[in-house]
Amino acid sequence: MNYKPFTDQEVIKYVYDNTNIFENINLLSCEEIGDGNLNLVFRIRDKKNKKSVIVKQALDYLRVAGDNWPLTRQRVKFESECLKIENDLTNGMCPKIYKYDTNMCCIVMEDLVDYEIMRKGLISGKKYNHFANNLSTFLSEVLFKTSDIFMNPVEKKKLMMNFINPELCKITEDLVFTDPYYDSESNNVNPELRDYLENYFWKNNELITNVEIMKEKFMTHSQSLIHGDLHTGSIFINDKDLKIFDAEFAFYGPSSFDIGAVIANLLLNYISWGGKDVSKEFRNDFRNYLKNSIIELWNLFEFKFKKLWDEKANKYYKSKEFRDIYVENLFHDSIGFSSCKMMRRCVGLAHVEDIDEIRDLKKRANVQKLVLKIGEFLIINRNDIESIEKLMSIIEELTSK
Ligand code: SR1
Ligand code: MG
Repeated sequence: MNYKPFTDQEVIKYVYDNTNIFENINLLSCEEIGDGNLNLVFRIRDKKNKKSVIVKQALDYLRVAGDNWPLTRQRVKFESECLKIENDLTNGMCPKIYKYDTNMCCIVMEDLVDYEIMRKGLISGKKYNHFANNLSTFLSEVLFKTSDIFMNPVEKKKLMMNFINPELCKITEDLVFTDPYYDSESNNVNPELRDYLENYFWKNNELITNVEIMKEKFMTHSQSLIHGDLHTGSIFINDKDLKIFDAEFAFYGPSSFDIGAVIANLLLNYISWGGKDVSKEFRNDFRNYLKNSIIELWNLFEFKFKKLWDEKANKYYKSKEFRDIYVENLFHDSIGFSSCKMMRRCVGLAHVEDIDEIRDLKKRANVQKLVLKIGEFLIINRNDIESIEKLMSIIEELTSK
């Protein structure tokens, strides 16, 4: 079969013919469950025994922007290879890949039926107490074990060659680091925010200079194999554990980009409660949970990463002083990337539901303005924030005004 986007019937037949997962094609049903940004995502289910799989197929354009934004469909290769590596390094913290097809540009993978998307859970006020422990394991294992500190330098460069992902990186360079900082056609601007953008935000040279510093780091610092889009919509979670998915943006980039992305999305949720109709007690309690999760996430990450370094660094890296400088740089850069990832979600093309579910545009603009002010403060002052506790006390202070 030559590549074409699957219909429901075609994807059922494809899975039946190309895997050994299902026994009777007549019992299979299919629904398309993609979030609409980039790909087709199908759930194929056996009605009788409830067995199911996910098929993710790349389209050759950016779905959210329509067919006038062409995009390589080979991106599923990056996703499937990255998930396999991350699974190996973390003892199964990603969905299992059953099949990857270069011709149909699709991946058949495990359906995580007992999990929910973390963003949805957080929006409904759900707490996950294991989150910081599990995610810090994922981040420290993957970011350390794909870096030059652990890998043989020749092997690392060979692996890097498999993860040159120019088109997906270009999306991030545009949508995270460039377009939100001028009146770009691609932006998705709340009319109630426009005045602030035109008269302040887009004219703020100090802010834009700092964003460009982070953009250049994103484009040049080939530190580790990073997920590249690690927001709370890329995390499946339940009360016991979590799984990371949606790794099509994977490439060799700055480790702090993944750490910053997670923190950004927790902070967006934190700030969003200011625009919602909930009691003060609930808001304070949930923000407290998020604050503690962010503090614990960084502290556990730092502890585990340094432990890996002490036990497993290769012969080329022996200095304890350099270890501490490396981790300190990760911390400050994580704050820098975090602020870029927060600001893009209020001005750029792709927003987050945490904030956009605030229907009243004036209320939403107030929340967005606060995100932009916090983002501006953090990116400008990132190198002077000495600890994660200090970061969270700044956030508490800026959101309590
Ligand atoms: C048009 S794609 C928009 C965004 O969705 C993905 O999750 C990435 O964050 C990308 O920037
Ligand atoms: Mg995605």
